[in-house]
Amino acid sequence: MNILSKKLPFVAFALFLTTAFFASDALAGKFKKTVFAVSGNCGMCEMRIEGALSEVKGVKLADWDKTTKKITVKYDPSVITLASIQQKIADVGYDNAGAKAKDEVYAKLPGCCKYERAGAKASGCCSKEKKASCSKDEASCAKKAEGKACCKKKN
Ligand SMILES: [Cu+2]
Repeated sequence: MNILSKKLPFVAFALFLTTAFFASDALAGKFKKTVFAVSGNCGMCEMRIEGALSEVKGVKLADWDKTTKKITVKYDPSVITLASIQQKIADVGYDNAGAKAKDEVYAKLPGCCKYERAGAKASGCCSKEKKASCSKDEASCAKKAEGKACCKKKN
């Protein structure tokens, strides 16, 4: 009896460790980690992007990096799809690898958060009068329409 009571805490501890180990192992298998591109500029963008996923069922982690413009997401594929995660980010205004934000949502972003949109340049100065000679891409547009004030690259 004396021996058993001495050993019991160790047995219990070993059992706890084993359970914890298997539990975390099962958990790690359940969640999928993925990294994809999300446009954005600043810390406010980060809050909005990560915030879009903060209360979402099946999403364990969302971490956007404003330098790499990439988000790391850990999610449970049996609860939520990657496509719906990407749509949720687009819903708060941010274009990403899987979904594009609606123009009106993008337009409501604060000025500092209006990131460069791949498709948006066509609606800028280049599309008005220089449609034929300017491409959608601002850099090549400026090159082709050199001297035209409207198509000069912004700084
Ligand atoms: Cu921002």
